[in-house]
Amino acid sequence: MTDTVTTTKTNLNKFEKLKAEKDGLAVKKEIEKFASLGWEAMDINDRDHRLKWMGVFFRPVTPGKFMMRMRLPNGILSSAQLRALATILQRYGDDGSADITTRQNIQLRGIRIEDLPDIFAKFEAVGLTSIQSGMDNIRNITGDPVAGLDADELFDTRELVQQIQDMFTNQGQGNPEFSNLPRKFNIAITGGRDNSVHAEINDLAFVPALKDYPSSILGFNVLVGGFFSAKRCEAAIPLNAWVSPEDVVTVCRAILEVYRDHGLRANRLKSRLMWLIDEWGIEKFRSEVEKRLGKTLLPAAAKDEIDWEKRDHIGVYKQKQLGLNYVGLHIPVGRLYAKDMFEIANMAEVYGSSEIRLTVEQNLIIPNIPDSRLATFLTEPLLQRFTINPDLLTRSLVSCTGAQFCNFALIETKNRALEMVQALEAELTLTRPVRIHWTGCPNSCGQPQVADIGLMGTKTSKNGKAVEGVDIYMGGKVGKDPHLGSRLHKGIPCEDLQPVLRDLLVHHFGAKPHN
Ligand code: SRM
Ligand code: SF4
Repeated sequence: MTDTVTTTKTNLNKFEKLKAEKDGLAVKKEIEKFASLGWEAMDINDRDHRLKWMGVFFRPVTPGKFMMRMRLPNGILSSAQLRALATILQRYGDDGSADITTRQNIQLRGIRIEDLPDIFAKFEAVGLTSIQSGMDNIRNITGDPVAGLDADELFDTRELVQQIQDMFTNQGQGNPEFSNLPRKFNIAITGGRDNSVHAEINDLAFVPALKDYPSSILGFNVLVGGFFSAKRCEAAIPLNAWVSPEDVVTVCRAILEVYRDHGLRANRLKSRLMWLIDEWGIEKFRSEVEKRLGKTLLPAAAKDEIDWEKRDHIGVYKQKQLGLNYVGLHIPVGRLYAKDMFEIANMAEVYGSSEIRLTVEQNLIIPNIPDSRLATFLTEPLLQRFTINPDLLTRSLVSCTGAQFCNFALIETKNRALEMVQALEAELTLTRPVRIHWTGCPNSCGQPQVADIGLMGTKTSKNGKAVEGVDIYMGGKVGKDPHLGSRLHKGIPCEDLQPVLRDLLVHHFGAKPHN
């Protein structure tokens, strides 16, 4: 690291001190010890913070029952991997569940510390890793969910996403070069024409773009600095750089190095990449990246190639491979149980190619189903619950974890979100999907700013009593020409929300009341 980090050490925040005392990745060697000590006897900083470098999250809401966050590059996993995750959850009975996350990923719940050695052995056996998935690390890298299947795709993102993950995790073993960033860091690569991964809300995003000179070559325009936080939300801005696919990993590394060595570390509320870009200006940031690269960056292509509205991939779709189909199943608010995961793994094997894919809308795709097997696949009983044809509000519903497991939450989200759309669907006729996103607090894990209607948990009051409420966001636009929504209403008590949403749906989204 350069001097910048050293010279600012005097005014380091609590987490910087914690990392300086002992790198988060150091706990990798101590898993056996923690397992025999138990969660109550462990060092509290190892338990509550450093274990997150292994993807293990202490949950103050359910002490002793940890959450584990995986890494699933491009949101792809095999049936053997899904089955391994189900086997891990199975032993926890009612405490065990999984969530598909807003970063095409899976989180496991109910995990006991004494089982960690066995769990990591199970991961290793099927090629899974949860390394560096929390705290000041790079999050799961998102890529096009139908990469390699979509006849209209511009670029198959799978290999690049894997290469980037391998670079900063040392092939999933842990990489101390990138285990002490100033803050979390999000990366996305979009390959389809519809920006299926919300490129604009990532710290670093690669968006397909054609460079005309000397001949027409497909590469990527680079966006930087997108992020949501309780304090500030920003869409990513152009770096004014076009990179060829061969250069994506090195450019990514250079940007990570600049952020690691120069990112602001004094105030955690001002540590995401955009704050450094603000301080330096984009020109200086770009030239520091060039210094790390040891060459100049080409200017951005005049336009990117995102020209479609965003797809949700739910339903049956023809693949570019003749005679094959992918089927997107709707998973209500992303929640799965061991039994479901076993069944999905079996279905992917029996009907598909043993592959399963996840979307940032917390849904699931089974690809490579031959035409000849499709009709039988569609009669599988699991498709009654995980349907290919959900009602139009349910279809686009996204929700963060909320109060059931998250101690930042100001409100319960997932169950409430489902009940609310079902109640609204019972009183309205919709003509098109409306994307409703719930998030339990201003951290915005449920991305309310990209939604048609975004609901952010807050505390409010009604008749002099403190009650759970939401701030309402509107105007989020995804896909081509995306932009973030903004707050329209503040502090609506959850118990009064249904008529407010009904009016918004009627007046802004063409919904018709049943009577
Ligand atoms: Fe998040 C912290 C859950 C996507 C912004 N997020 C948390 C923690 C770890 C807080 C905690 O320790 O309890 C939550 C874990 C709760 C739990 O038990 O599940 C949590 N975030 C999630 C997930 C699971 C929401 C979901 O239900 O899908 C998502 C996991 C993604 C993954 O697989 O890695 C998740 N979080 C996001 C996103 C969306 C995205 O990446 O597109 C954001 C906004 C985008 C961004 O980060 O720029 C997001 N999470 C945050 C923040 C605010 C970051 C900041 O700079 O201030 C926090 C708080 C923090 O980091 O201090 C946070
Ligand atoms: Fe927890 Fe808040 Fe993130 Fe929801 S938005 S998962 S409540 S931190």
